Amino acid sequence: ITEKNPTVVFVLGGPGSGKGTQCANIVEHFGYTHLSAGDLLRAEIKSGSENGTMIQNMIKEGKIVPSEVTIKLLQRAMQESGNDKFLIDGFPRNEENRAAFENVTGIEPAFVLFFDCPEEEMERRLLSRNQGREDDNIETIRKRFNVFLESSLPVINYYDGKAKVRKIDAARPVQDIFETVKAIFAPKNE
Ligand code: UP5
Ligand code: MG
Repeated sequence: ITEKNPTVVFVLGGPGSGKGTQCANIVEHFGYTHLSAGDLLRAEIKSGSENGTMIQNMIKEGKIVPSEVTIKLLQRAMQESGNDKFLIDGFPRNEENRAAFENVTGIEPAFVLFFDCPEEEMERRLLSRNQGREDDNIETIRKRFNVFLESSLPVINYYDGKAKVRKIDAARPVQDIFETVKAIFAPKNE
């Protein structure tokens, strides 16, 4: 039996830092499958699943959905993709997410992209997104910022301790950021 050993890159950064936008570009150029944990959870709400109401309430409050729910959705999406290279966007969001994913899947990320952006800029972006997301109101945005600082930054620091974090200045135009991102993914000359 051969163990499949997929390549996983975690794509992290505060709410509105541009994770989804940059992932779309990476997919086009480097053949990864983009899995946004938030998108998977929102799809689960729409599907009318038994967890839907619980997920919807947590997202409205900017809270982190229990790991087992999110990990199941990620695992299913990985299996269904047929690919072996994944951008996991917006997960893990806390230490428990991180440890549970590692324990359940046995996967460690190749590296972690960290889109670093000031709150004022992220707030501007979220308030002008206008895609009908129930969490894009100033009250929920403030809660999302707090959860990011308290729970998600420690995960980034954990991976930084393992020299896995590629920190990117995300307060620039989309194309400039992508130039930096490309240099990280491009095969290096030996
Ligand atoms: N934009 C993007 N880049 C720009 C740039 N360089 N300059 C100017 N504008 C830029 O971008 C946001 C907006 O900014 C867009 O309008 C874009 O055009 C513009 P986007 O690429 O969407 O940023 P992103 O970082 O993906 O923002 P998002 O709001 O998706 O981040 P969140 O982390 O808040 O949302 P996510 O969907 O990951 O999670 C939502 C909620 O789900 C969480 O709060 C939580 O409740 C729940 N959740 C879990 O519980 N567990 C999980 O594992 C994941 C989510
Ligand atoms: Mg997103």
